[in-house]
Amino acid sequence: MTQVSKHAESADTAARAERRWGAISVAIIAMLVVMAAYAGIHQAVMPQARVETADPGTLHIAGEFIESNLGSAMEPDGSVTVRAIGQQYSFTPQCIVVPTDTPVTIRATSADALHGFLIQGTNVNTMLVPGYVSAVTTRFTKPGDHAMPCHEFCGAGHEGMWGRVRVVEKAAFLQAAASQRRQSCVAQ
Ligand SMILES: [Cu+2]
Repeated sequence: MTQVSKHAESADTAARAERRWGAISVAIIAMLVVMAAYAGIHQAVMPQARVETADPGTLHIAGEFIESNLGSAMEPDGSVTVRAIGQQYSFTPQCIVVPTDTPVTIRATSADALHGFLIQGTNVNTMLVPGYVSAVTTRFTKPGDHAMPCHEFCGAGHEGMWGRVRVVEKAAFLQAAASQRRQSCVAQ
């Protein structure tokens, strides 16, 4: 083989490899476009099955999030529902009390801007979006206090927006629940 034909052959091999990789790249891009289009259209035509709304303008006047309904409540099935709101720049209740070894559903919303809702040391981490109810179900195993900071920047006072979650023994919670319909640990 002459030097020239050898050179032509390797150029040919390189060109074939380039074309192959070109084709693969185009295929990947086409697949991503199809996936994005499918996800977008699917989401538009089939919205989430459960979207709960709450009018931020009337939270304090009527409905689930009026002040007397906030806090932790026993449900007939033995679970606990916590209702809370976030507003610039605090949570209500400021201290949430929950029992150990019980399914706890937190239902919360925002009265104004977008806030974050995170319970440190647990996997509870959601956003409070004005107009919508965020619901998270969890279970606490050990008594103790957890910090509950707002972790979505919500304005000038954002860094001062903290709450607490106090996990108490189930027996103590049940005892207190017997005399109070809604519990919190504010001012304790
Ligand atoms: Cu906030």
